[in-house]
Amino acid sequence: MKRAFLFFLLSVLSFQLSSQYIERCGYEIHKQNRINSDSDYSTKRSLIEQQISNHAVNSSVRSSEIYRIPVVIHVIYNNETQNLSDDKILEQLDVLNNDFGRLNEDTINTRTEFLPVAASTGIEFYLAQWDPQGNPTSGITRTQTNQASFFNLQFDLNRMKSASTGGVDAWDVNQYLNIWICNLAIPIINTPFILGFATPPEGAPNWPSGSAAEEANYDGVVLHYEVVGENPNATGALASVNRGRTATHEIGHYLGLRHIWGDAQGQDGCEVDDGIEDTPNCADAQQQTCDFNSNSCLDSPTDFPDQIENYMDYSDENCMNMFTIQQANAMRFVIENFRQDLILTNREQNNLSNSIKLFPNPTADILHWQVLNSANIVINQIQILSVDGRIVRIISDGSTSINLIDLSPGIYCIKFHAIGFESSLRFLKL
Ligand SMILES: [Ca+2]
Ligand SMILES: [Ca+2]
Ligand SMILES: [Zn+2]
Repeated sequence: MKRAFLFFLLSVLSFQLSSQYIERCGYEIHKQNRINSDSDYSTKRSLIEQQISNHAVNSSVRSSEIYRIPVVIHVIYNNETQNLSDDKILEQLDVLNNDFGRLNEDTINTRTEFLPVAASTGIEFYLAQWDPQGNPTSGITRTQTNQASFFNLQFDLNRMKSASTGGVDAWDVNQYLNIWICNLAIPIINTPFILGFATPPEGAPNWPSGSAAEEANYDGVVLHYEVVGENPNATGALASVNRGRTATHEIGHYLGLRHIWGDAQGQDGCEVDDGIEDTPNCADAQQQTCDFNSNSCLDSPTDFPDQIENYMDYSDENCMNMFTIQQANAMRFVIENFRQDLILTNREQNNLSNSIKLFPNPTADILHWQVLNSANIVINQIQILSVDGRIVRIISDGSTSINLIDLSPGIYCIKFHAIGFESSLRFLKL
């Protein structure tokens, strides 16, 4: 088994040495480790993929709530070039929010046949404003390391995640998306051995057991420093990965998505899919190209070309521009079921409750509300719920005076929704 893995590594390395090939994502290395140690790997995958696929299909009506994920960026540098600027990191956050929100300028390049399934995910990312101790933070940590590169022949993918091995310890992985940025270059040839990698959530139904982080504190995303943000001047192998979309792809994995070709290995690629209905089946990864003629599997009843626009392929980043509706549903399913603390323990959301004033309270008829000290908040929907959780009123017209004359006396919950957050208050109707 060890020999098979060694052969795999050598083939990856020789491929890198012999061409412009670049290993896009550490998934292959991780998966090969799994296959070597678990003979049931393929069977397990096909059984559990069904569950998430069922969920994605059945979730056509999904909550419209925006899920905002607090991010901490750990910049680990050995020299100043690797010590990326705050601006570079903000640029990466913009790329993520554009791609996940389908606000990217290149949506115009999505082919007509895929427009009906191209989706905003309703997921946003922001730099954490509070550290785990509750102190204000920029959401960026900077650590100088004595490690020239975190590439190593043992392919230990976690050394940047621990202070004891030249990296930096995670912030509470349940409350923050940790992104470590460091050098992953192979010495001498000076090409990254992978551009990035991510850990899927523990227990996600479409991943085999053992796919998640080996230790809880290793959960998160790692990026090679040269693929962070927009890099229009990148050359050689990095020219096809110059749009900051390694992060988009890896966070897709972190939120449970598989590669659109389903990671077939030693099988007919068309017999293995990603568990997502609206990504057409395809046999293998694109190789950093933009081949719009690629059509590797016959679909029925309608045959589609390979969806090379999808962020979960290995296409040239310049022709990636979409997630699908069911990928969005699958990621939201993962947030709701496996990573719920990312959104539930959001301190900024809790603080917002103090930003809205209700008056008079109690009231017999008119209830007024007012946003206090946060001029940028635009409330786009208000819901009034009974104490047993039934929605009794929805107000979407921005009115700041609500007539409650027809409500039965009692205690009610009033929820204010704005882009990126919601806040709940209570009032008493007399
Ligand atoms: Ca599919
Ligand atoms: Ca096809
Ligand atoms: Zn990947």
